[in-house]
Amino acid sequence: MEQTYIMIKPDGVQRGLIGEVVSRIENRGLKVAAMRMNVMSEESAKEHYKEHVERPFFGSLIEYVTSGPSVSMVIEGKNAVVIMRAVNGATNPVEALPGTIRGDFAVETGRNVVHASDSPESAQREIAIHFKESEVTSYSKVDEVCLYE
Ligand code: IDP
Ligand code: MG
Repeated sequence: MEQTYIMIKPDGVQRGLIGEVVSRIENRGLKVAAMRMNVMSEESAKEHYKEHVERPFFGSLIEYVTSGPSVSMVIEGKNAVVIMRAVNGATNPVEALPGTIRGDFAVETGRNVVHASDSPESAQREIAIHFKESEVTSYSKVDEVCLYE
């Protein structure tokens, strides 16, 4: 099973969207393997977004994701990476389709509610930043016999 790293960013937490986001993930048929709320450290945030270090928005991005509590999750399932990128919608909410999290709950790129890893390799890198191995559970769920052929 594939894993992906999901974050409900501080704006999502402040706007009371934790339940909504987790519901969408569970309803889709993906499994929560790890979940934690904390204020992300600046060090973790900079490591997480290091590909964007040269971009003009890097400073404000780090400030934003460390500005308050966020929810970190490891989400598991077949094709979890691609599915979660689709569940979240386009980076810029203006382009995000209705029915996606960003298309339903966001208006601006700098406040786009959620993060999802963009490849299985990024997912493993990001999971290692935010979770210890012992914090990621491994279990089978009863609905898997219905979800997978
Ligand atoms: P992603 O979150 O869909 O993977 P990325 O291009 O990797 O999008 O950008 C990471 C995050 O950086 C975005 O989700 C958004 O919060 C922020 N970001 C990206 N581009 C801009 C911008 O032009 N202005 C402000 N923030 C941005
Ligand atoms: Mg990205």
